[in-house]
Amino acid sequence: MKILLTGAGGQIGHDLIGALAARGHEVVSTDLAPRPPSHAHAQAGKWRRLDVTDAGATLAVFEEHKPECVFHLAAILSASGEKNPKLAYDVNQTGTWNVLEACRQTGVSRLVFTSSIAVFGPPPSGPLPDPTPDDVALHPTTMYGVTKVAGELLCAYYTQKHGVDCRGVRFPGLISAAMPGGGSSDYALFMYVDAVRKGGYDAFARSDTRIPLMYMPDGVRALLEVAMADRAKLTRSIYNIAAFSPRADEIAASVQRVIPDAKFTYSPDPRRQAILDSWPKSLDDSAARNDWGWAHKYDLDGMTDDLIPRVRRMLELGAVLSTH
Ligand code: AKB
Repeated sequence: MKILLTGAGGQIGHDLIGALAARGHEVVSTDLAPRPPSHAHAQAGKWRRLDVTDAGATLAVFEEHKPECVFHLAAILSASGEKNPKLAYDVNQTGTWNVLEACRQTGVSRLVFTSSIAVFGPPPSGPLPDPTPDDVALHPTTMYGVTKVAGELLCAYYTQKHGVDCRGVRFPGLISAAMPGGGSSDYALFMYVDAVRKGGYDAFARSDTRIPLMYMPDGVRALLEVAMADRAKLTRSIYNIAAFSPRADEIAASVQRVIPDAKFTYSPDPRRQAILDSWPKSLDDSAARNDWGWAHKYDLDGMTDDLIPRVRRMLELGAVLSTH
């Protein structure tokens, strides 16, 4: 199948490109940036510069490549989006509109949308239920979350009105040995990175911070599975998916199983802590499990054992990673 990715230069694209190529798909990767050196292993397919906020350029790339399926990954994440809400609106909201319109106008039959736990926020009536189901009132506190809610609704609209089959998942904080891009959940990966390179990490989150997290191989598999799921079995367009929900100090303990001398301290950054506190502590993903057989493979310690050697390799290859 011919598949086009937007935002391919980000953390998800880093792993998804290779997974798609390994399954024999023809991949066209697009991003505002040139192919990052960290994607060198994923030379598979073409790379095209694309700014999704430019409707004409988006349509032209779709007309040139005529993809059958699109994975729409381009987004400004929660922490970066609060620093520049206008940019988050333009990329996440206008960009999603432009991508959906390009799908409609060029006859793309399937769009996979990447939503997030950032669609949730504390309702006025009290805290979010724990675990949080798919269907609760959505009260996001960030521009990223606001635009993801709108994106989810646009996906349902384009499915109903225009026959573009849109489906997708609400991702937990994703962790992998690749550069994350301005998320509030990044403290979790930074605990691994700084434990390896500095012997410890001063986290920007409290020790009792608990949000849903997922290891990237499970995240990539979820995208592939929801993309290929039989439409007749889908009872909704966007699904909660879950893996594990550790406290920050439980992540620390998991890292210390492998690096016993690693030291962790906690200096919460009020801005990012408030975002983390507004998100669910855990997710109810029973609809994804029932409809398309979603099941995570990695728990926290399974991720730790696989991730630490990969982080070591990433650092040996000279990755420059700011963990602030
Ligand atoms: C973020 O922290 O903004 C993202 C997310 C949870 O969607 N990683």
